[in-house]
Amino acid sequence: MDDMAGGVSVPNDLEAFWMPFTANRQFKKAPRLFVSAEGMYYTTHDGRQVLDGTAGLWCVNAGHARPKIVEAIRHQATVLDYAPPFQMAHPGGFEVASRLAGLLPGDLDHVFFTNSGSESVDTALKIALAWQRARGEGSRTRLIGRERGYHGVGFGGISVGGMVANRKQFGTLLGGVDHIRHTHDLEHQAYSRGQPDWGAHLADDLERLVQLHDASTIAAVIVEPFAGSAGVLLPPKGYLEKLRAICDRHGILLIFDEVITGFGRLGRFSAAELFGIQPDIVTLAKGLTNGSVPMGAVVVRKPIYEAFMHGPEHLVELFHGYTYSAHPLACAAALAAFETYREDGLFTRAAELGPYWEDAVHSLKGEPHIIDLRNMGLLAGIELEPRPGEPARRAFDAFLACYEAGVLIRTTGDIIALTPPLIIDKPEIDRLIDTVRTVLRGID
Ligand code: PXG
Repeated sequence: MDDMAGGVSVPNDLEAFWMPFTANRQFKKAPRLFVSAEGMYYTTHDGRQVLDGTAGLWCVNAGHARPKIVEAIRHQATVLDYAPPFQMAHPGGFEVASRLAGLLPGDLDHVFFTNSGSESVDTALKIALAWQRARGEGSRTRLIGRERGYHGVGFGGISVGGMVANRKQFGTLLGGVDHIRHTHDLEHQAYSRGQPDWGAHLADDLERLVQLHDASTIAAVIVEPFAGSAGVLLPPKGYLEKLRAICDRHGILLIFDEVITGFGRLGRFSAAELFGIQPDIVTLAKGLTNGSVPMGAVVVRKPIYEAFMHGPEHLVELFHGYTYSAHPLACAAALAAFETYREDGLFTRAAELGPYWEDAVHSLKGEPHIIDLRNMGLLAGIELEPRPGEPARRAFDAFLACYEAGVLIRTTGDIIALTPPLIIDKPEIDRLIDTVRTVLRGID
């Protein structure tokens, strides 16, 4: 790989980089490198155009290299490259926080900045524990997650998360964590369009844990409004409402991990808004800067913030933060991303394109290997029957074949997830779906 391809030099040694969530040996034998991107397309190191069916990793919601975002980052780097976020600040952080407070429902109006979804999750869990203590409920130390949940890769996130592969290599994780059962059930839900009708009662599993542990030991429950990384598992109708009611009944905080569901994926700014449910804490990242600069945020309801604002005013109220919280470049990128989203109407575009997308996705019914299709907003899960004795192999083969055919998809286990930038048009939807169709017909 020491040649020049398309005028772009490529690295000649792939060994040193231990790649994240990647089959390193397979990759390094047949590398797939992107060297540039614009709009809906990546360009590969060998000069091919690849249609982005995954918005990068669920983050580039407005498409790649949007001029306002590019210019804002460039400009910010020349004006203020860095400012310490502890006991100092710069204007950008306050502006982004105010915008987020305005975009999220109800009194979700105080924002703590991080640099990723994983950090947002760990921050949210820490705030939940500290808040219970601040209000005199210090016995509430237990955190509840959900099977098949994904909340990033920090120790907090993998502890409340419920994806076996992400947990099993890492010892005993956080103590005092339990999980409600997941909501996926093909027998009752296969080929649902939008939210499945069946499964609201699965929220009652939280009541079971309350009976087991007692509410006085439980600080918070964290769920993704729909489970993304586990393969697009959509919430049954009425399920999230039930979770909210059970949390209210027992003084348990409800945390929505909106790292994927935020920023228009479902046709509204947030899942909280779409479903009309008021979580106590929301975690964000990814689309916050359109994926351009790492940034995450945790947004809490006003009473949570206020519970910390006691005691001598010169003392730090929450002993938590990151060197790069509210980084100037990230703030500039976020403000420009908000503007781009607004100009293009992208928070509602998934709702407008939704019916076309839904029909396109479900047109795959009956194609080889498919055992379920599910969709909402601009996302889809295509579940394949695993090859006997070779879990995840069939979907991985589909991923490689799609890439060869010029389309980027994402797979988890034997599930394909499609989550294109929200600027996708109808011919591109057709191309994405038709490529998957052709590929599935061509693999074992
Ligand atoms: N919460 C949720 C709901 C996520 O989806 C994170 C937290 C962690 O974010 P960071 O920025 O720390 O990676 C995520 C991340 C996939 C995939 O293909 C999804 C994520 C990351 C990598 C791959 O499903 N989501």
